[in-house]
Amino acid sequence: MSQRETWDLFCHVVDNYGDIGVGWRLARQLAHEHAFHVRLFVDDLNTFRSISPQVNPRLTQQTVAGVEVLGWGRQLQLDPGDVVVELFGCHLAAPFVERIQQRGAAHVRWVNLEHLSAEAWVEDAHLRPSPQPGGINKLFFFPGFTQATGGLLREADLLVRRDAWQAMPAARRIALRALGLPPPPEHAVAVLLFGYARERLDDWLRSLAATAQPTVLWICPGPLREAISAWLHMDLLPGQTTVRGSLTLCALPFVAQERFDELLWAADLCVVRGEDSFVRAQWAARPLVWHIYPQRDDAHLPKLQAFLDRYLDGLDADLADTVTALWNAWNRGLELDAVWSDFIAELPRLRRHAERWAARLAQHGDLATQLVRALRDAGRDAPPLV
Ligand code: TRH
Repeated sequence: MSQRETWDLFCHVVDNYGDIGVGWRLARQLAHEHAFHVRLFVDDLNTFRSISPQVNPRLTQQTVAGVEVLGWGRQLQLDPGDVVVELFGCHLAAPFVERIQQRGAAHVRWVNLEHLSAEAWVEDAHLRPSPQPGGINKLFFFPGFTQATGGLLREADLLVRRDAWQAMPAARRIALRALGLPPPPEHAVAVLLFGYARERLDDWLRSLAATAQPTVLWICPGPLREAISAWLHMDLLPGQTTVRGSLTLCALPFVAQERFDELLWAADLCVVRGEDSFVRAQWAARPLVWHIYPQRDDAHLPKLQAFLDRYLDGLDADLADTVTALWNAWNRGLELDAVWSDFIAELPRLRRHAERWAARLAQHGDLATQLVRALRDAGRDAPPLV
């Protein structure tokens, strides 16, 4: 009788929700679509609970949606599974590493899943092994946007579900009502807002309120909402809506990760951030603004440009300029009014572009399947991949 493979995923939550967001998505996909026994070790179950309310932070061992969820310390008591995946270079406990080494390359495959980047060097680094003490290799696996990378997380039924949802006339109204929010005003541009703190929001909000074009902002919890509350001189609570001229401001609750896609699917424009929401907005096939995770010495700006180079490749120059101007202004904390209205004026063309981009990305294999294939191809005692 064949035994299910056990996959151990390790997630250290550095900050926010992206680390566990990616870990949880990958864990579920490996369990549901590849039928592995998945053990997800997490060092911050409270943050985990924000995106998956079924998680009980007091339990160091529990099964949620077919995935075994374990506290970080449980690695001290357990033997490694058939595959060990470190997310984003997190550090495993020394005794667990020793046990990986004792079991050896014939019994454990070891992977480091890296951050997403559109930079060219990623293709070269993808699937490179890193020799570890004890003669075992750790494989470097890089997500990415091209055939020569590990691809992007995408559940097998995601695009079918998206299309079915978007084809349902009442879907948006129902989703909003479930969150306690009214339907958007007629002809309003609906913007899903999930970004980091930035300067110069006040003039932008003032101009949205003053312009003829109605806008509704669906504002996720976080620093942007705090800044908007300060501008409003009121605490905007989840489910609450307030109007300033042409601008309707709605405060969203933090929703379970399974529901987050619907917010993106419902919007005309998605302002997203980090890694996971950025990828999901691309699968939503909606115009987007990427608020990239800010790094010291502006190390994030070349990464932003690397993505723009790919995303805008082949697009009409005027449209490419419009996107570049808004993304740069958003990320550099510059004035938004003019670049925002130029972008909004082009939403129909940008939507067609977003649909083409999502379709193009979908031609590549999804990340989970590519990871499974890379390990299968590598074999248990195969020589290092280069
Ligand atoms: O939260 P993020 O900023 O996360 C990260 C982290 O900062 C991380 O350390 C860094 O490495 C990475 O960015 C680049 O953004 P991200 O990646 O978009 O993750 C957000 C997750 O939260 C995503 O899985 C969607 C989920 N989410 C919900 O489930 N419900 C919600 O209501 C919202 C707003 C988000």
